[in-house]
Amino acid sequence: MSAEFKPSAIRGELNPAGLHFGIVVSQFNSFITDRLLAGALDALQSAGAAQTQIEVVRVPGSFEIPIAAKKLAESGRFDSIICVGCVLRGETSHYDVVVSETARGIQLAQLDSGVPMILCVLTCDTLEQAINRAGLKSGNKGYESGLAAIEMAHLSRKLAKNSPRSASRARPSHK
Ligand code: INI
Repeated sequence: MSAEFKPSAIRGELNPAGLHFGIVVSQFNSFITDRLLAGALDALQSAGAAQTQIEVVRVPGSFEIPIAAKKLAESGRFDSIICVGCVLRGETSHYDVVVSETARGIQLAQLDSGVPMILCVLTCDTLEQAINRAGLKSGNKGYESGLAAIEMAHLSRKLAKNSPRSASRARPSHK
């Protein structure tokens, strides 16, 4: 490949101007999810977002995140949605059901709605692992999710503008 071979690349910017963010937070394991939420808000605020650009919705557990996220997306008010939860492995297979259905539901919700959803659902064997990912040894996954939400909201707008379908809709008809 020659050095001049550089196809254009599209990527989102970390600029929240004009964008709106939904955050769905599970109250189960709120000791962890509150810290993840704080991390996400920190990232959004540090990047320049105002309170008025953010709405937080609380649901009982991670299993309820997808339906709330989908309804937020369908409202048309949000450019991206952060899904915050924490599932800790217990003695039964309930963990596996909650983990897989939560992730599947969030994926379906974003693909159905076209609104990017950020998966900030920790799935850990122990509380210690979760604490480490909610602001201690391994950083705060909420913060990373806040940045991803800005980037994906931006990228999504750019891709919509670049799509041939939106271009043909914008073109005047020559009938
Ligand atoms: N929900 C969680 O978010 N984390 C968990 O660890 C968890 N456990 O362990 O059971 C959990 N269960 C509740 C579930 O998300 C639903 O709220 C509940 O089943 C009602 O639909």
